[in-house]
Amino acid sequence: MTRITSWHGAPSRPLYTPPAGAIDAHCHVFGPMADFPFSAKAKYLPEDAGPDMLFALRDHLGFARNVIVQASCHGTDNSATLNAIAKANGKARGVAVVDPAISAADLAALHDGGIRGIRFNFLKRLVDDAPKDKFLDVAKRLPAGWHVVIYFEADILEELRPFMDAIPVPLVIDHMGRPDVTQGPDGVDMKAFRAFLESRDDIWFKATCPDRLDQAKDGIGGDPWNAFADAVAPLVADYQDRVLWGTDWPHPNMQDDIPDDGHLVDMIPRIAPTAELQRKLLIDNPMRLYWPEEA
Ligand code: 0GY
Repeated sequence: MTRITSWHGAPSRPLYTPPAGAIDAHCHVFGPMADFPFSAKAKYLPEDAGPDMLFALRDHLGFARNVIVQASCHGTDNSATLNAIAKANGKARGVAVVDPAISAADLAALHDGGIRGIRFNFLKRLVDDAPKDKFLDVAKRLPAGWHVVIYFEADILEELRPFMDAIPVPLVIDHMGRPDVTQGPDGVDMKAFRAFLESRDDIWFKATCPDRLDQAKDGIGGDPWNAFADAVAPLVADYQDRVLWGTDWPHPNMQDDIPDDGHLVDMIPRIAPTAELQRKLLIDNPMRLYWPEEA
């Protein structure tokens, strides 16, 4: 496999200034490979995008903290994520991917390393299997205060409902379960996602990834991601206490239309137009999930 660079080499400085203390609540690190080799089962092989690069981007974009989500290319070995958290001097926490048979002692060690949740990935292009029964088993014995992050695409939302309904801790849905934002705010996918959010008051979501959900095609879509802004702003307004935001840097797997991270930050006022919404999205909500002792 050829190693790929999936991030912008010189992102612009955003026009929008995040409030002091803002959190990028969805990002990743890759390697560095010499210290933290990629999984033998990785579906893509990235160039190194380690903690120093992540923290430089954080500062460049005007953010204060990161939530680092274990990327599929590192499998269930969370050392690269833990290394980045350790280097952040308290300014990062994380989400792990674990072998569902993980011991209580190993879960406790992850907690000590700054992990506050685990991720279940249902994207077939990223993982070979996603055993719901085993996932449910581990979800039932997580350390206190943890949550489960779930990554799926809109077409399997209904199929996953019984599984997700049985998870006894808060759920955080990556990229809103990848709706087709070109259907608009009242499209079939957004309606189904709203019905899911209505089913429990502890389902959170990330209003992230315009670059993945609103791609340029036939002269429509792409940066400045107007369909994303139109479809997502009402969702943020209606569920303002359970929404998170993140860059998704280093944008795993993106090869065409790699987003300018400065432009991604400039989407924030378009989906959260008031200072109050921005404070909830960027500070209050992620602090409650990842730094509850300070929130
Ligand atoms: C994302 C999205 C993707 C990849 C991963 O763990 C991963 O490799 O999450 C994707 O390819 O859609 O949120 O980072």
